[in-house]
Amino acid sequence: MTNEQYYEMIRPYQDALNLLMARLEVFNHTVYDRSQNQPLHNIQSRIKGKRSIEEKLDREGHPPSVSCAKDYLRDIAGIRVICYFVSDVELLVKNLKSQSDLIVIKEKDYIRNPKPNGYRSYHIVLGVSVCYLDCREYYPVEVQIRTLGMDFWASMEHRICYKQERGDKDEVQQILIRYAGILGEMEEDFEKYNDRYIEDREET
Ligand code: 0O2
Repeated sequence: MTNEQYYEMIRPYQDALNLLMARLEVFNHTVYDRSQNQPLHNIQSRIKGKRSIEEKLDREGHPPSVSCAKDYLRDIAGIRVICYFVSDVELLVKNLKSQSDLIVIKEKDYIRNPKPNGYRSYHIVLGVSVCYLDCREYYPVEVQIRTLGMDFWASMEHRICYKQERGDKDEVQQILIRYAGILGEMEEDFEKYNDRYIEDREET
């Protein structure tokens, strides 16, 4: 894949990403009434780099061509949404799935079903419709939705363990599983206190 081919290929993915980012911003400032805080802590986005695309295709046994990238990769455009609470994640997922012009291509709920290593996150690949002068096409955008605690854990795990060979891997994995549990408990408590505060405020 030449640089020119790469930049040509990613253009509609960038358009799809921008459209979805705008939806998420709207969701963030309209979902709760003004007296409540916004549900999303932050939103990050990226277009997969040329080398990263080629390496992933190679790992999966495909030639590093534009057509293989389009056919086999669903994460060329990626968004990561960091929420405060699990209920915010659920609300956002429900909202995205209810939008009639978005197609759910693939969905993995690692919050209800955490990975054995402790990883928790909600992954959804959405087909976003991009309209041009003479055509309209759907492009996949991978959205990872997680809480602050899940993001902290996943970022650390990615840094010290994910896809790494290391002599003390068993020890590190045990520690990661333990901290995933602790973070989950912390989040449940924080959410409980937040709900209690909102209920008290609504009663007064
Ligand atoms: P990287 O280094 O982040 O780019 P896919 O690869 O998406 O086509 P699959 O199997 O459906 O295939 O992927 P899944 O399980 O939905 O995971 C996709 C992405 O989620 C990964 O991308 C990671 O970013 C993240 N992820 C999944 N499992 C873990 C985990 O155990 N720990 C951490 N820290 N992140 C995880 P990549 O391309 O594998 O990696």
